[in-house]
Amino acid sequence: MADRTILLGTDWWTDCDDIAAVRIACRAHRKGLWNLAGVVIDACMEYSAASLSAFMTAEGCGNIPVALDRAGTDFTGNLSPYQKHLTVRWPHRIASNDDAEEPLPMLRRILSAAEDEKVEFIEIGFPQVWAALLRDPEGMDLVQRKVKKMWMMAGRFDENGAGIEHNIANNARSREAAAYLFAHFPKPITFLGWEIGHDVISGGDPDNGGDPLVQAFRDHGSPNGRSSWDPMTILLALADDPARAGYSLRRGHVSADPVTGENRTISDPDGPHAYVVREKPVAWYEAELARWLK
Ligand SMILES: [Ca+2]
Repeated sequence: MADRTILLGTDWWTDCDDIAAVRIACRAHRKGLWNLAGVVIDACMEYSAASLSAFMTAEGCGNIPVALDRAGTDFTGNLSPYQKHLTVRWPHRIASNDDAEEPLPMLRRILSAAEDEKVEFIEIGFPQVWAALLRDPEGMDLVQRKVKKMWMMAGRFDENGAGIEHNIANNARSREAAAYLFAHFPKPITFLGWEIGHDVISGGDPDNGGDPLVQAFRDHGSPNGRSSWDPMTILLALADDPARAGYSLRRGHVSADPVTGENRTISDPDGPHAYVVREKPVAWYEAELARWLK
């Protein structure tokens, strides 16, 4: 059994780079590099749970628990048909959103069963479920004991560690949750910001129409690939060594403004937070991603 236990949060929703991220997370699980113990969907549309189940089944990970924040219907974005098409073409254990678990009971159960300091959170969507876990006394106790660190695709850091980015700033709930999470999460957080992934393009083999990832990217209107924020966050977490993943770190204290959603960073070499800075050319990251996605 792998020594690392991963809980992944995703806004499995309008964008398609979450699909590339889930593929890498599942393939790393199947290689025994980590134990993907559960996935939380933090933005809810009609086919969210069923389409994630269909994709994870196609990746050989259909039995991994999936939870859904049923209240996560209030984010803004452009609808894409990829979710419904996944459920039409691929079998899925979870038939509908009603069959997905509630996030907090699932997280408490998996954390309770885990060894101390072995669990890592990865978030590639909105942060409200993690903030709710910290506001829950049992949840906070479990995070203190069981969790080692968190990896997040969130924020923008190219203006001296400050900026405004979708996963934090989308609406009042994401802004308030990010502010609470950054202020109260009791373990280190490593951020991958908007500026890291926007010009790094990844996807499947565009000629492989039988691949559910390729179909979903086509449905999204990205047949030749998409910005790589989410799959780069998975590869950063998987390497567990920023230098090996092609980055240097800037340490400090990251905060989010609960009203505007702006993130800011106060530099501190001993701070609990860090954001990554690219140290390789774009083509280097694209080659790493292609190795996992094709
Ligand atoms: Ca995402």
